[in-house]
This record gives sequence, C-alpha cells and structure tokens, in this order.
Amino acid sequence: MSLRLRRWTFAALLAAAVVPGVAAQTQTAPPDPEAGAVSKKSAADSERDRRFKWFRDARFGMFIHWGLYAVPAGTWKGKKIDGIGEWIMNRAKIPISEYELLAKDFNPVKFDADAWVKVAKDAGMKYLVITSKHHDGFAMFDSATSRYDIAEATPWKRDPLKELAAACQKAGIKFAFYYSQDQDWHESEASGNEWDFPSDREWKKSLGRGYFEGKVKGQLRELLTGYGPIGLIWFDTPKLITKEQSQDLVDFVHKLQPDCLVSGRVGHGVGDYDSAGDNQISVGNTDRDWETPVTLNDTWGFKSYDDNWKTTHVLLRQLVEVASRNGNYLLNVGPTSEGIIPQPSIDRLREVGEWMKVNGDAVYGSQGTPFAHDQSWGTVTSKPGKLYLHVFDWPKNGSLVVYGLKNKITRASLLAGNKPVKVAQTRVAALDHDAVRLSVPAKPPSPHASVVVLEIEGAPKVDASLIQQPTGVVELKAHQAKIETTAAKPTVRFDNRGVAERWTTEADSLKWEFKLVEPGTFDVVLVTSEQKIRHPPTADPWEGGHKVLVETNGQKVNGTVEAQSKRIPPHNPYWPLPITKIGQVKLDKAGKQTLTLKAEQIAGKRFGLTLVSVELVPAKK
Ligand code: FHN
Repeated sequence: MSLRLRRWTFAALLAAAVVPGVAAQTQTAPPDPEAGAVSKKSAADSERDRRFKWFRDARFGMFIHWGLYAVPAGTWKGKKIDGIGEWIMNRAKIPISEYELLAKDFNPVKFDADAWVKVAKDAGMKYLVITSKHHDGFAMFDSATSRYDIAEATPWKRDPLKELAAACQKAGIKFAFYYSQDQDWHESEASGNEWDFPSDREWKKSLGRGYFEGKVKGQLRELLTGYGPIGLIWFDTPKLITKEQSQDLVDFVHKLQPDCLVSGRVGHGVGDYDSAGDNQISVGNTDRDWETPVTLNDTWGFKSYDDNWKTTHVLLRQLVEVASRNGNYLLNVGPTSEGIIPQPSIDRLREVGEWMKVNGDAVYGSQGTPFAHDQSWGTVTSKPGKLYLHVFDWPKNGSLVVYGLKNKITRASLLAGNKPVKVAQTRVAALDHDAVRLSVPAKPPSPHASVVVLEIEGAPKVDASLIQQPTGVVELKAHQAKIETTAAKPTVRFDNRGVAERWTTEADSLKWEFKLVEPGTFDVVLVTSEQKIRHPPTADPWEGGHKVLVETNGQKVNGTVEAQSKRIPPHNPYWPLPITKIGQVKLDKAGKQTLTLKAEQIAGKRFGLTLVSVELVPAKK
C-alpha cells in the first residue's frame, strides 16, 4: 500500500492527531498554477477571506500570560517549582484555599496599558491576546459571573482588560482574549484539579453543565459584550469538552461577535483556524489559516529565574519561517505581578521591531513560499508579483543562488534601501533545471535576515521536484516522502514539524523522488529528532540503535541509527536533532533519482525511529 502525502495536505491530516486542540482541516486541492484557470471562489470562501483579512495581514501578534501566578513567580514556600510558571498551582498541588490568598498580594501598581501596547506596536505586532482567565480560574477582568476576579479579590481593584482594550483601540492593534474553557482548577465541574477534587470522577465525561453554562458562557458573554470588537478568542487545552460543547462555544462566540475568530484549541476540529503545538514551528502550507504560540524564554507566565531568553536572531527566524508557511507567529510575554514586562523581553522585541520597520513588507500580508524544498540560506515569502528571499546565511562569495524558479525576473533589489541587485537566470533544458544567480554585496544589510526582493512576471511557477541545493546537499524531508508499507496501514505519521514519528514497525518505509543537478559521491546522513525538551527533562527523550537500509541508484547502504552529533534547529530549538552518517553512495547521473529508507530492525518501540530527513551531503574529497 502506498500513501502519497502531498505537501499542502500532510500537516492538515496529522495536526489534529498530534496536537491537542488543533482543528482538523478540510482538504481541498490548491489552485493549479499551470492550469491558468482562475477558479471562482465560493461565497463561503469569500466570507472567510473577509473575516480573516486582518489575521493574514497581521502575521505577528503579542501573547500575554498574566495572572496570580506572577506573584509566586515560580517559587512556592521557598522551593523552586519545575515547569511553566502559570502551572505552579498544579505542579505544587496548591489547595484552592491557599492559592486564592495570592490575590491579596497582586497589586500591579506599575501597570500601564498604553506602555504595554506600545511595546507590542514598536515590535511590529498587529494583535494582542491576553489571558482573561487561565487554568487557575482567576478572572483578570471585572467579572459579574464570578467574584474570583481581579477587581474584587485584589487590592488593586482595576480592570486591566478594559484599559488594554482602550489602549489597543487607540493604537490600531486588534484586541483578543485567551480563555481557558476546559481546565479551571478553581471549579469542580471543569478539568484539571485532581488534588482538591479527588480523581474518582469516572462520571466526568464532559464539562459540568453548571460550569459550562454558568462560568464559561457567562464570562465569555461579558468579554464579548463589554470590551469592544474582539479579534479572536484563544481557547486552550480541550480535554473534557465534548464535540457538542466545542461547537456550542463556537456558535456562542459567533452569535455575540460574528467576526470574532475562534482558535482551534476550542477542540474537536471545530475552530476557525489551526493552532500548532506550543513553541512548535509547523511546516504549514495547508489551505487552513494557522498560528503558532511561542515563549520568549521557557515559560508563559512570569518566573523570576527563567533567563533562557531566545535571541533576536532566533525570534526573527521563527517569525519568518512561520510566515513562509502561511502562518501567524504569536509571541508571548509574561509580565510581573507589579505590571512590568520583563526588560529582556522588551529589549528583544525592540530589535525585532527595528527589523520589521525595514522588512515588514516581506511579512505583513505575505503568503508562503512556492518552493517544495527549503533553501540552504534561509526562506521565502511571497506576494502577487513578488518573492522575498529572507537570507539568514549571507553568501560569502557574493553569489546568492536559487534553484527551480521558472518565472522571468523583471527586477531584483535589497528590501533595505531598495538597492538593485544584478540577476542572471539560466536554464538547462535537458534537465528542466532553472537557476537564478544574484550578485549581492559582501556585507549583508541586516545581521539577522537580509531580504532580497524578486519582481516576477505572473504567478510563481516553480519546479515541484525536491532539487539538490546549490550547496550540493540533497535534503529529503520525511513528510515529503511517500509512505510504503507491507501492513494493512502504516504506523508512521507526521507531527506538525513534518517529522515522521511512531515508526515502530519494520513494515513501513519511506520513498522519495528528487532531482540531482551535480552528480558525485555523497555521505548518507540521517537526521532524527529527540522528543520535545521538557522541564524537568523526560528520562530518555530519544531511541537509537535501529538498523536501517538506504537504497538509491542500485546501491544499498546499511547502518545503525546513533547520535554521532546533534543539531539544534534555530526555528525549532526545543527539539535537538541527533545525526548519523550511515555510509556513502555514488550518484553518477544528473536528473531524476529515487531513494528508499527501510527500517530493518526497530530497536526501541516507545518512540521508534523519529525521522526528520535523509540528507545526501557531498563527500569530502
Ligand atoms: O497549559 C497551557 C499553557 O499554560 C499555556 O497557556 C499554553 C500556551 O499555548 N497553552 C497550554 C498548553 O498548551
């Protein structure tokens, strides 16, 4: 049996299976650029385009996790508590009666809504999503539904969400709410609190009616009627919620504010758009809108001792990678209980904003890359008539090369300063191979990503093959393979990163077709993935020892998967990638080639073989 997962559909197929709360996606074929026919949009598509316009234009938003958890800030009774800061109540099993007392110490006298919104605006963010109620059940607004709220239970007595709504309105930033609909550790009819409400609740097959109809809908009604137009409701962690309840919430939100979008984490695939896993940059390119939430350090809610800040370089890489895959990047800050956004966050956001001021055209309202393969130097976004090359590794020899573009380029320039760049296009008809060579200055305009704009004639036409890159490397990503199996169905599936996981049987294999430009001798390198880094770390995040067989061009290479070295991908730093070189192959003819990877013996069956890609790397002479 063979199952071809096309690039634009595979994440769609699998997202729902692997990420809690990710919406299932409808499968529709993308327009065929070669066909030349302009398909008529259905009324539903046009309506969706209208509702999503601001979201697609924005591409970049600010997430804010702010709540009572900012008071203990990761430390409970003198002990540092592992994990993300806003989970302290759960991790330390703090009884409700004790946790409630934190409200007395929550006095954010330094809070300034305009100042927070300015930080977002200066960073180039176009929307802001704040926790109106997180899993701890505490409402960060003046709620008439529950007295467990900031205006009644704290000495501060203000409603910061009212102030933020007004500040966003003034600044032209879309305002939105996070709302934890399922976990509410303050309520017995919700999910999550097994320490106050003992876990013998076998009967609990859904969110309790009193909680759902009372607190959840009551508070959502307040949020959707008292704070002006709301861009979206960011639901989270669907667990107990039934499909009917998820749909009920979607309808409830749309009834109160028809244009308000609903995040996929409302559950059961009924949200308006998809959500990738936390800190997970999806391969995207589905026909659904999607977003990924990312932390600036490792926590969402403030933790006084979490100093593992991502660099500006990594943040920009993530932002651009997400845009290049048609997604939105929602970057989180966790303010202190005094109401201050930590300075390291502000510093990085300012630098991101400086880059966006110059290069924002390549991100706002952009669409993803038309290419099937990644570029060795960075990534690509597009707009009608334009391709934006985001170059993270600026060429040292002054020549930036792009393979596979068939359109005529009418002009090439650096986005910074609109300086023209010399361009040469060549074509080898026998190989159906097109190359663009750009003569770029020695010094990159940006220390992070320098953007080269290609103005092209017509809609992008690209070679759909996986082409060997100008560096000589052939990169065959797991999700770009055809899965073959001798079993009734394969066990292998792909996570949001496009990584093959659950490869636990010898029945499955992966097969790629690719285009070789420069024949030669190549090292065969397997790039595998550890499980996501957790705090505290999981005991054994990776399994090796699998015996594999690679077949290409009539040659066979056997090997064992080992962690000979590790890579940390800049855009997905929570997943270290163990690397194994298993041998060499000689490919002596340019043109179409195939490569098959078989698992001859899977050693560990917990995770199995977790494959990112097979690479053919020119062997050193
Ligand atoms: O449990 C939450 C977590 O605290 C945080 O809010 C993140 C943000 O995406 N969502 C949940 C975990 O996925």
